[in-house]
Amino acid sequence: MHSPDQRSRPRTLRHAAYGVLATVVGLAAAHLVAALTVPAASPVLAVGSTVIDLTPTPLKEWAIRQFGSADKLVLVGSVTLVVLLLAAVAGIVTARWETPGLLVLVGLAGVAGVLAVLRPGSGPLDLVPALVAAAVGATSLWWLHRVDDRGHPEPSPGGDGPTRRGVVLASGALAAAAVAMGGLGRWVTSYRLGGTDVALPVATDPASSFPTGLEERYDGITPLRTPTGDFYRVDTRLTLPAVDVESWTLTIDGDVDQEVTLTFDDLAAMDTVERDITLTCVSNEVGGPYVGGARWLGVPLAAVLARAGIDATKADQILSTDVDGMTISTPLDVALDGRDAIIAIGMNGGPLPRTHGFPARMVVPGLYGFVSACKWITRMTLTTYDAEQAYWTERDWVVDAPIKISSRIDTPKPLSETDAGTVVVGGIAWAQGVGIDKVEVRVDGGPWQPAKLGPQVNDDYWRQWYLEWDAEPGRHLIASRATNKDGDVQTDVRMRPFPEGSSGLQEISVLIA
Ligand SMILES: Nc1nc2c(c(=O)[nH]1)N[C@H]1C(S)=C(S)[C@@H](COP(=O)(O)O)O[C@H]1N2
Ligand SMILES: [Mo]
Repeated sequence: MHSPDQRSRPRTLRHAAYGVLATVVGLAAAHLVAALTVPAASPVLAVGSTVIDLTPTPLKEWAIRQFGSADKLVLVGSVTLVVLLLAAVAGIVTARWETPGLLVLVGLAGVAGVLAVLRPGSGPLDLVPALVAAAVGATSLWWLHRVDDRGHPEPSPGGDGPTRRGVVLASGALAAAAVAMGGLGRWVTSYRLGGTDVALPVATDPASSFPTGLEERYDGITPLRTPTGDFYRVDTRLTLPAVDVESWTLTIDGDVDQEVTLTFDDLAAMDTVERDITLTCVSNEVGGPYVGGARWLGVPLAAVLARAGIDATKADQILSTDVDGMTISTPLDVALDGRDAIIAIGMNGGPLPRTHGFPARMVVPGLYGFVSACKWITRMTLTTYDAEQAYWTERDWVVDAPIKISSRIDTPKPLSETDAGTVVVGGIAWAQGVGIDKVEVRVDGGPWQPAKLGPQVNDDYWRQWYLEWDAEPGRHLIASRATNKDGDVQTDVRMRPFPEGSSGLQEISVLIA
């Protein structure tokens, strides 16, 4: 004999499962519809992106520190978890009060719909996936409960449990539909993304030949050029934008003589330069991974702006907008002070990958990426900081953010164990715009010893370095510091990335056996 408690537990679980299954079916249908219309309006993505934008800066920094590049996975996972918990509640409620239960699901979808429509650059079409989620989800839940009711019209005390057949068939059919729609959605998305294999021009002004890096001689030192696939990626996006290069354009407007719109072919037909430039993210902690060196192909920013004729007496910022309305600001005077600021269309000999801004992005040596490196760029508006504010400006990051001098120890690894004898301590250092003059290493708080520098690429590029250290057994602390060609030394004053970039020295602990 079951006590009522024991019997109601599996029932509750079953109804919770109905809620979850119905929601998954609804989300899969919505995802498919979104893939066909507006991919970013897929409910989980719409909610996830809004969470990203609303997350306070300290929490965002914490997430980047904790999860690194997996931060987005963790975010989408958390959003999904919360949604499924609420879906389970909807399932349980529906068993008792049908209409209110179904309304919980509709409400969930409604929230996603509202958030999708509120996203920058969205239109009424963005509401469609959420409507589909609501309709399919609620219908599925209603149906599952109908089938379930038929299986066991009355709770039968001591009975042998419900006739499961109908329920199993219905659940199976819905699960199969969810998998099919989800799979189809993925296929449609990858089909719509198409290729990035554009024809690139040969640079009018090519970069000089690239030297062989220290990594060939010393294991563990970061390669002098970062392979495209290993280049760090930082942006606010959950999915990559599907940009069709045929219809893509770049508009220059605002305080200009005349608004100009360029196609990809227009850009590629201009004089192009090839430059080796090291990008750095302001979120990079001292010793962190968000820095990379690549060879960029592009059109000088000044030449692109000259097409429109800029009024520098009025404007003080370039407000760049990407394909979805995300904005990045760049100080106009810095961008035009003669440094190699470019609108890049190529990276390491190929087109820009989607992850790095296909088909075009801005690259400005010496400025952190968040105030310069707008990916998937579609518009540059000449304006003032008073008149308009970019995404991170609204979040209290500084507007003029030069990259700070820094150095990183790549080898040995922190907390690693190495045999006594000659140990190569090595890494990279950067001081974009000025160049690295020297790197020094300190062991156990002793005197600073000069490291040997790797080949010079140019002053906008990082420099590899190494020191052959005569290591004796025991635990040791190793620190590094860089000095630029103006004689400025990397400071030991610790600062967090917010609001203008981290500073301080990296000091690691290693064991010599
Ligand atoms: N459209 C767009 N461009 C963007 C960002 C973004 O979120 N959206 N992130 C910026 C930041 S913070 C950095 S550090 C660089 C990183 O470029 P990468 O991902 O190619 O390394 O891109 C910048 N450009
Ligand atoms: Mo960044």
